[in-house]
Amino acid sequence: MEKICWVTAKKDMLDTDLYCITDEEHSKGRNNIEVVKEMIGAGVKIIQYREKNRKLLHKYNECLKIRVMTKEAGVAFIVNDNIDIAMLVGADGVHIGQDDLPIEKVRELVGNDMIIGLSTHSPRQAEDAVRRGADYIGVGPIYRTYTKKDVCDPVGLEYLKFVVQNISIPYVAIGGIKEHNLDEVIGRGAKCVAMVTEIVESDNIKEKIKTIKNKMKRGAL
Ligand code: 3NM
Repeated sequence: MEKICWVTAKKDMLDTDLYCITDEEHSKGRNNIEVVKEMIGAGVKIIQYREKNRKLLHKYNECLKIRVMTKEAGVAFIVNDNIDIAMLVGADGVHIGQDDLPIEKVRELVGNDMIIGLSTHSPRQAEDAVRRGADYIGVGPIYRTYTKKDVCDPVGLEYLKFVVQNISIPYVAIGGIKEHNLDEVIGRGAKCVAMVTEIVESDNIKEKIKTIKNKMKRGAL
């Protein structure tokens, strides 16, 4: 019985259209807290804290605040890379990459209640992620992106198509996705897209999110 509860809770959290990710470097002088506030205000249901340029203590303190904000708003909160911070602040999940700790070991640390997301860049990695117990996968980069420094060349819409047709767990299309190419991504079957710069670089974050969410809704009809 208990098992059904956490599986359902995780599934609900991942059933969303827009997955927003922070990045202070591209946030036009706004800090991550201000950006997250805008994201929540615009109705985003899942937010990932991703911050590559700050010290651990700074990240921990920001995540503590974001945990309170997201909990109050009923928004799922995922921490990128830092499993320690995710556990300490009681985040809903952690997102890791192919070169991070093995997913089985991360599961041992965080337990079954926490969501584990894994970045994948090929059909083999996607199948491997499912087999090894990921709760969702990132699928990308769909287009070229300069936001993630060490990412591979774009895998394009072909890889997304493979995932749509073959993968049973939730997936999030990511990498270079913007308002102008969103239709193409939705057209290939993506139900959830992750965006970094398209949102955080925007002068009016709330308006941008509303536009994107409306497009997603129309695309899903
Ligand atoms: N992960 P933007 S691409 C964080 O392919 C991240 O796994 C990727 O940023 C992957 O929306 C990426 O600004 C950066 O292109 C996405």
